[in-house]
Amino acid sequence: MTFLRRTLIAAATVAVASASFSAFAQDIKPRLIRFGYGLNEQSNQGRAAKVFAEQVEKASGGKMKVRAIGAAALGPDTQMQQALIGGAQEMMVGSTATLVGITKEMALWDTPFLFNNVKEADAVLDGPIGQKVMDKLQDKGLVGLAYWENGFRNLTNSKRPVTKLEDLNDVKLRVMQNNVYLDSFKLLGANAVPMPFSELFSALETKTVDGQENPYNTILSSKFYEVQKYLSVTNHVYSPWIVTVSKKWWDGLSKTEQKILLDAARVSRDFERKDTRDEAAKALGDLKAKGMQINELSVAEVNRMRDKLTHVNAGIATNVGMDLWNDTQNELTRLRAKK
Ligand code: TK8
Repeated sequence: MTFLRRTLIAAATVAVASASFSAFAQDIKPRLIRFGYGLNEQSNQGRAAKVFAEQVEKASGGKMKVRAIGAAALGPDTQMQQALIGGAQEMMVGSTATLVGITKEMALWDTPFLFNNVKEADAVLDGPIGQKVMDKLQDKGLVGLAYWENGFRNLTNSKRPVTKLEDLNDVKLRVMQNNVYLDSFKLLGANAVPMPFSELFSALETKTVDGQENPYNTILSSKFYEVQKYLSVTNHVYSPWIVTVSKKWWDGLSKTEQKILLDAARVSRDFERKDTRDEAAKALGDLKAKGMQINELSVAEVNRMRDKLTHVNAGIATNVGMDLWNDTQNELTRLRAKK
């Protein structure tokens, strides 16, 4: 390596490491960033979006302004994704599940019962496998920055407690717009209906659908307890959110600006995971106090569910690619052997 090249690399490293606006002010332009999300401002998603906005403003010396826009005011996940790809919107956070139509590898995270706990989820999502899946977005006009936690999903409905698979038979259940979810709940016997999240509350209220599945946090923040009587603890899948950027817009940013966004996505991720977990830990009590009737499934019933759902695995493996599927299984085996 030549001296000049080494010096250039060293200089670049310093520039990136100290993304301070005073020394590198010329690298940061005034920017307005519309950061869309689907839940309301009082949700874990809304609180973390605020942290993201504050971080970006602070690190850019107030030059980069983030307007966090919640409650799907910029449209549901799928619409915002298209706006990012086209360059009409800069950033968003939403479910990885709604990205599967764009990047098929994202279906990996829809695998039922993939992770046993959040430690496994963090290790895989923040490790090389999570990065590999995230990088696939770039071919499609999106840049992924960080995975946030949506969480383990649980069933609610207005008909009856689900204590066994058969209880789902006549339940019209809203699922995310994604074939793995659709197939999974059909396999379990429910009448699965894909629908954007933004339409869900009123669909539950008018009984267009009887039930839905989401983490405790969302059941609370979206006030589903007002229109759903029964919550059945299934933890059937761990669902990540992902912070994404329009690649069209990203490619026009300086390295310093990109670094500010990446750092802020990670800082807000760490805040968000802790906040979400703290909230989830007391959510069952809160939901009970709001009048929900909560039941756990017996181990035998969860196992029946697990067995049925393994039938979607082969399809997911084919879609995401056998290498990625096997790498993930091996990584999980390694993580489980470690402790
Ligand atoms: C929010 C959604 C939501 C997801 C769903 O836009 O659709 O049920 O869990 O978090 O992405």
